[in-house]
Amino acid sequence: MSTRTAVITGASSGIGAATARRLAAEGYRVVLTARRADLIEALAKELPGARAHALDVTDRAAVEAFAATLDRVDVLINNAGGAHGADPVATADPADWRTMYEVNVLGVLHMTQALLPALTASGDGTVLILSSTAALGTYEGGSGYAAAKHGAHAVAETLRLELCGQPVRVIEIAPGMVRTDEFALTRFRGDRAKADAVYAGVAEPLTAEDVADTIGWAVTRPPHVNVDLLVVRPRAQASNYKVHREA
Ligand code: 8X3
Repeated sequence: MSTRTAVITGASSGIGAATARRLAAEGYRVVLTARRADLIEALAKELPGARAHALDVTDRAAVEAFAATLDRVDVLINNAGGAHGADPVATADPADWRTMYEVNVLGVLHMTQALLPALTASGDGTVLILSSTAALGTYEGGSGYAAAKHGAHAVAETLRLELCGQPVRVIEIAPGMVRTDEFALTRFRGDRAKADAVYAGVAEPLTAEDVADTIGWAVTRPPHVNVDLLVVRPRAQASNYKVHREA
């Protein structure tokens, strides 16, 4: 029998890269995908049996071509995503909203559709969708990201209903505040001061490794155990609004 295979999107950095490391440590053959080939190729060299495939999840034809290269898929980690802008509804840029919908929702759709036959054929498949606490609630300036992540949440809930009775489970992990190298920097278009302010005074935001640990736990439960939805936040964050900051 060949080794169980996990495909990870957005594996070039942050939660995706940490998840690749974690699942490789759990014995999975990991297939790393992201737009930035150099980063996933470097990471693949560190992980036994890993391979890298440059991929933009919003490019449906590229996703289908990628799927055709896989002989086995047991786990799909839909991690690619992100926030662009933090503007109020009144002034938000529709281009940001389109970008966020494309990657956070349609990217998940493309990957899931393309890999579902192989996941089903595995006899014990897992589709994991990395959403966000913004998938379940919103906050000022969060509308475009929240709309996209609410969309990802709807995909997870609907897919779980539609696959009931088939050997594929659907897991949604919804992290709150996670400090990664790129999330806030991307959201604020490279403005380091604004990105740092997100985490100012917060003793211990979650790390990419904390979330990868949660993903690794959920994915390695016995096949009949479906972790439907798991919300994970730092202790200092009690809700999207309530964050303890030390002076
Ligand atoms: C990240 C959580 O609070 O930035 O998905 O929306 S938040």
